[in-house]
Amino acid sequence: MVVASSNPIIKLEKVQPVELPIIDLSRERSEVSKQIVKACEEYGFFKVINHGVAEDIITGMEEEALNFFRKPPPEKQKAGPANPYGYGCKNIGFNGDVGELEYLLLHTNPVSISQNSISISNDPNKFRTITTAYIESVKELACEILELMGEGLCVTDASVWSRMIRDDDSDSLFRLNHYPPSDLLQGDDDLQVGFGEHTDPQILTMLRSNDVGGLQISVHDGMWVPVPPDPNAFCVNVGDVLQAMTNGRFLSVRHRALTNSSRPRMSMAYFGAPPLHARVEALPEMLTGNGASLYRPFTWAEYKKAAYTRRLRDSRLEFFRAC
Ligand code: GA4
Repeated sequence: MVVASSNPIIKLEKVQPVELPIIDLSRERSEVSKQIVKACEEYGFFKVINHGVAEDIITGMEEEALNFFRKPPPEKQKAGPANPYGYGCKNIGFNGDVGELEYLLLHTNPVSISQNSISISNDPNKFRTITTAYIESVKELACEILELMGEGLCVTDASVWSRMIRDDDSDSLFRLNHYPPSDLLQGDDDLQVGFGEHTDPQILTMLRSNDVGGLQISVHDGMWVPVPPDPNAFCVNVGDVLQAMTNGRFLSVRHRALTNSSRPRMSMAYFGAPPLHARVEALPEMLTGNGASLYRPFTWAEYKKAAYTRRLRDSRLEFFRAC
């Protein structure tokens, strides 16, 4: 029986895919930092290659994720609900958002990972070891990129953002998303929204996907543009906190993920966040001539609470605009 879905089928529009700026981290440092700043100002998204995250760590993490998603539904439910962390299917957040996906949402705190591992894997120690190694490695990459941003922007304290996500109390998250092909779709041109449009609330997101497309970003004129998959690269995007701390110079861009009719998409996202008590405000160097800040200062706890009381597609940062 085919159950009617409230999630409409979208016909693939013939738009030219966007080739995101490619940042080669093996190039000269000051050159790389300038390229990153330009990408964050123009797209809010870029790809990094020669990123230094070991291939066996990436494939190991992917295998663990697939082992979990292959389990029968009642087994997976034992790791849920994702309230706040664990397995989720279709429901996103707490305010009625739904999508065509299943996922594991984890806090990156080692104690939290250990606890979740027990219900996720038949070999919890293996899951914990691989997940911790992946997170550590991707966190280091995120820190390197954040320091390059600081240098490129010529801010006095170029480690301001890397310190936040290196902090033991950092509220960073890790998400494994699985978008199974949808039976309701008839051909390659039929797509459904897997994860609805949103901006990421944190500082920086590091996304790795298999070779199945689905990611789209909303470019300046509001048009949705597909980003071709690239398993050799990490796709990096600016979050709301970075937009606020650069006083709007870096863009936290809307994006979404679509589900197709034939091939499962899997993505792994690390969301680098400050500690809950951290104060988020524009850096002095980012203020305009008259010293004005676009957003009022807030703590990450305050912002997170506001995010979870609203819908996925809401423009969260708008509620923090300075009068
Ligand atoms: C979007 C980015 C991350 O996936 C996430 C999401 C979170 C969730 O799925 O629980 C949120 C969403 C995300 C933004 C607004 C709130 C919170 C669902 C939702 C409706 C884990 C995150 O940090 O914010």
